[in-house]
Amino acid sequence: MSQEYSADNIQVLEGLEAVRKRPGMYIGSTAAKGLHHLVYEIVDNAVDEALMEACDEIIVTIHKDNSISVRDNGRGIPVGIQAQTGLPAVEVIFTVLHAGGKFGTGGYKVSGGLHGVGASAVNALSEWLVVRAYDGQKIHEMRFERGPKVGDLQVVGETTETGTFVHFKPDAEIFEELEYSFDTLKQRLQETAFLTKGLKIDLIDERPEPNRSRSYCYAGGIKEFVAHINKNKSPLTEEIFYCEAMHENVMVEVSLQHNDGFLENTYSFVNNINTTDGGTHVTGFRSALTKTINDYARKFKLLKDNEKNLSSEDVREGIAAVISIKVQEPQFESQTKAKLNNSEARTAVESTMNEHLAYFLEEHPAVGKSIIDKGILAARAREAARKARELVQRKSVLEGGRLPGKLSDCSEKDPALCEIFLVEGDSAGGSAKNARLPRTQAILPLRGKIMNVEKARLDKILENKEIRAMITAFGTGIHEDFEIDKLRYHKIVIMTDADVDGSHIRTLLLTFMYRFMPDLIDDGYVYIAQPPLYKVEKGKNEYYAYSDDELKRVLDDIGREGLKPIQRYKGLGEMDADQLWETTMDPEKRILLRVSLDDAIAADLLFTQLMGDKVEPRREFIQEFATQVRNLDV
Ligand code: 28G
Repeated sequence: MSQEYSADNIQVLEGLEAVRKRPGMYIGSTAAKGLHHLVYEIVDNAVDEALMEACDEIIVTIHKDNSISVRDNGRGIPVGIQAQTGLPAVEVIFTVLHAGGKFGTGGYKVSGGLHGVGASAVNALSEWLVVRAYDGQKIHEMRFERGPKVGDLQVVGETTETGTFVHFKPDAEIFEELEYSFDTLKQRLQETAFLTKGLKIDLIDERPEPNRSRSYCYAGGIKEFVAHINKNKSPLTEEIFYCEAMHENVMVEVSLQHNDGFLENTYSFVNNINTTDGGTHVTGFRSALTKTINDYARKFKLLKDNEKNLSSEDVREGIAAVISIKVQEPQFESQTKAKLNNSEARTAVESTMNEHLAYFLEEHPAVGKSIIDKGILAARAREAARKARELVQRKSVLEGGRLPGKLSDCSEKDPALCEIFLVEGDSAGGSAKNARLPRTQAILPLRGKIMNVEKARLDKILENKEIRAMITAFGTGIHEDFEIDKLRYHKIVIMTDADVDGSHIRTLLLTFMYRFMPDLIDDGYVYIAQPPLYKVEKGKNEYYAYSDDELKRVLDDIGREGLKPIQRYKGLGEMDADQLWETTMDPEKRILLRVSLDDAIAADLLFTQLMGDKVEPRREFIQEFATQVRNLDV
């Protein structure tokens, strides 16, 4: 190797045993999340090849045994002997853990998942792993088991192709969960394809008969990403803004389009890592957006002289935007890489946007006008919402911060021990009230329909009684005023009927929380109760079944003779207090699903599809709903 070892590229070399001993430290978790993370680590290496413009196709296959293979058509992972180690480069890449340092010097390692530990960590956590390098002449192969190689690098065939193939089976000794989710991989790979213009990514699932597959390739890159985000919404105009520029070693891409909704959907990425808490690049984006739009409005007299400038919030109402930058040495505020700190990123995005957006607006005056008209309405609504919020606050001061009348509160004061059940309907609310543990369980019955927050601005939403009752009961405030520390219950349990109406109400509640109190979901405070679907009685014994499969199992277990008629519960209201307690509320026996929506983009699409104006997508959705709900994991 011609490269020198400088202070810059000092790498902490650790043995792979360290990874097996504490897998969580390296891949975050050994649950489903960590399992999927293995795929992203390998795919990221292939994406790096694509970013070097050395590769334009990646094929990911889920095999019948839940092993994963990834194939790229890049230059092929090097197999030559490394001077430093005397070992083939491919062996070093798969057996030496490069923790906490940069991976080599020269070109920068661009993509990287949350933990960015690379191929060696995947190898350490795999029961077996096979890597093949195609160098245009020969196929070289190397095999590993739980880290160490088994046998040496060998030639296993001839080829005219170049590229790399990696096949691995996650180790059952490490992972609690071994089954790959097609939907999870699909979403992430689609996102990766959006972020890498022109790269084709195929996903093949060989488990079902017939196999299923998806293929993603976007010539327009993040411009098509924005179109995708707005797919089920109504864009203000057809044109989508897109710009791309290199600014002092920072590669900047930004795309945006407004829709007629009220929510902001801005997604930001640094070196393909989703920065969910934003950072300097997002700050640069916001100031450029506000400045450019106000400048344009003044220049073309779309704002009157006596009117104030539009605020940053006003110009972001209903925006769908993607910011993707590549920097040499990203600095993140925290371990989780959620927030970018590099100051040069702000300047790069800001000046690139200032220039290109101003130009775009002059080219497309209709877009400029529609954004400004919308911004003016947003400013008015914001003023109205402020008044409404003040009114709600003043009221609660007048009422001495009184809790909603319908709430049966618990007596315990420590939020960590408290639960609140949001119960559909008064009759179920009554049973729940009789059934509960009054010390730790509070009941809030919700009457009638909850307002659909996708279709209204904050001022209207705050007029809704059911929503106001929830806000007061939770104690947190809402939106910008939200304070998680004031939460009065650490379990918010949605308890609705197991029918279409129940699932509609559940979705309305989740949409409300997701849009206005997202930390509740992020921090894992929201749960869904699981009432049983059936009761089977034989003699003095009672059995509850929570699904059709479980009913079958119960019947097979206990036999079908001497059964009383099987009771199918249509709603919570059909259960008496004792039954409701025993099956759904008793902390010792109940099943609760914790709501987790860690893919914000998928969640956003899901909620607009469900709650938006367009009827077609909603129909499609009804079929997908079941799986989505199962994705809300325990
Ligand atoms: C299929 C699954 C995952 C890969 C390559 C190609 C090269 C490479 C990979 O080099 C050593 C360190 C930094 C340059 C590079 C081939 C240059 C010339 C490569 C993959 C040398 C690693 N020829 N393709 N690694 N680098 N695909 N796919 O892992 O300085 S890894």
